[in-house]
Amino acid sequence: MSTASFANRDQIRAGFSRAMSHMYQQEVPLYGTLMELVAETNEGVFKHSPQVLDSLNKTGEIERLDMERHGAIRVGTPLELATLARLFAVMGMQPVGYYDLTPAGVPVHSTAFRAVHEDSLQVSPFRVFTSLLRLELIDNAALRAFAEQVLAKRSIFTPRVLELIEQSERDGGLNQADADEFIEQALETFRWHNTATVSLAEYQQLLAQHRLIADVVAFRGPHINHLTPRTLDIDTVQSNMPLRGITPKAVVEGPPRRQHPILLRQTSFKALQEPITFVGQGANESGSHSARFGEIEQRGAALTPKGRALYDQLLNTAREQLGEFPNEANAVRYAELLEAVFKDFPDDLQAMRQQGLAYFRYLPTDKGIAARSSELPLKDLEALIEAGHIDFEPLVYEDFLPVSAAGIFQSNLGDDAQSHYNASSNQQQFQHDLGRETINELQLYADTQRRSLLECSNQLRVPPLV
Ligand code: OOG
Ligand code: NI
Repeated sequence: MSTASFANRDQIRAGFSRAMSHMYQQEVPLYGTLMELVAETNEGVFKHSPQVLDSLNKTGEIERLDMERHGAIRVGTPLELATLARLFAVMGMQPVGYYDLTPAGVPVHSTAFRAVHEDSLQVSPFRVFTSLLRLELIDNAALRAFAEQVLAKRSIFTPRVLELIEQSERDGGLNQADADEFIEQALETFRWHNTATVSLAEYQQLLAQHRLIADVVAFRGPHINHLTPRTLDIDTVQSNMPLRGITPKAVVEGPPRRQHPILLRQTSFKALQEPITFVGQGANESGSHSARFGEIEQRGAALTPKGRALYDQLLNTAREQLGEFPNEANAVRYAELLEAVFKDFPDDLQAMRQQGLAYFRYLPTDKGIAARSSELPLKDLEALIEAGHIDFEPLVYEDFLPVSAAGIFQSNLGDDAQSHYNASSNQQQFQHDLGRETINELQLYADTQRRSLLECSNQLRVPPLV
């Protein structure tokens, strides 16, 4: 079979992301409401901040905004994780980053499957935050053995999707008909099931150990637990949520509001309580489970290691000054502390660039292209920027933040779920279970920035700028 007849992996991902969003809107109507609110708020931003629209137009991001979303799942075994990596690879998604959530009392470690090249991200930036349960952290040996045995019995993939994954690996891709079938079959893994694989008593035991353990072990598959649209103004969406009957969590995770957003700000609404039929349940017994929620995110500039170190330091300072976990009662004070502490992070693109705090995409301007190499002394990037021949826009942060992710987990697990684990971070074990290494996200941003500089030097016919 020739490559020409293979469906494009980015298009498969875009199709899968659409199918997933469609399924989740039917399963959780509040997600649809949230999407409407986000779309309206984004329209408002375009009206009132033409410079935001201008910047999105310049980078082309405007085209991906409406389809942009991430989701999250949790799996129970190394085989499930490794097979997911193969499934996501069919759609051009690679495991990027390693997140250890145990310091925050959540017994998982995670990665994010996503596209890695800017051209692919432009077609579909769909990401899936994927967590693997660390069963070794269950201290009750009998319960751990029970959990292992329940997980060993399930298969979270349809037989047909496994065949299609193998076929894609063997042939180097899928034709369009097979790609369509792949999307349909892959979706089954992420579907909600209102029947559990354990009895109510067993479920309650797992729940008592940790809510998250019950969520992973008691069901047939890793139901998608949220899908998150991207907003351009998270504070407005947060304050308008109650008007649509949605109760948001108390604090927005991540950095404070800024003129030039950095990294990622997130907020969510509480998980729904949903009816479940447990094994052996009598006709008049009823059970329920809460796992699925809604979330929104606002994405800003990807930071360099130096910028990220400054972010981590400022976030820690604000949290130390708060002296406790951010919650409803201290939300206002926390916002004020963040605001004050983050004054030390320049809110000016030129300063962020010159101080090496963020990654940028460099773009030749019309003026620069018209001048081409006629102004030979201008060989240096700063001079070309100064002369208006090169423009720059920050690269969007495509990843996640462990402290924020822990806050999202916690708000949905309830405050009673705070456990303490002495476990150390174990990226090596995670990569072993995954069957491959996770990609360093910082390298990806550096590569994209470098490619944009090369493109500038080609277009302006000047020697390489990097
Ligand atoms: C994942 C929580 C993390 C995010 O956006 O940081 C997350 C989960 O609850 O499974 O989705
Ligand atoms: Ni999320």
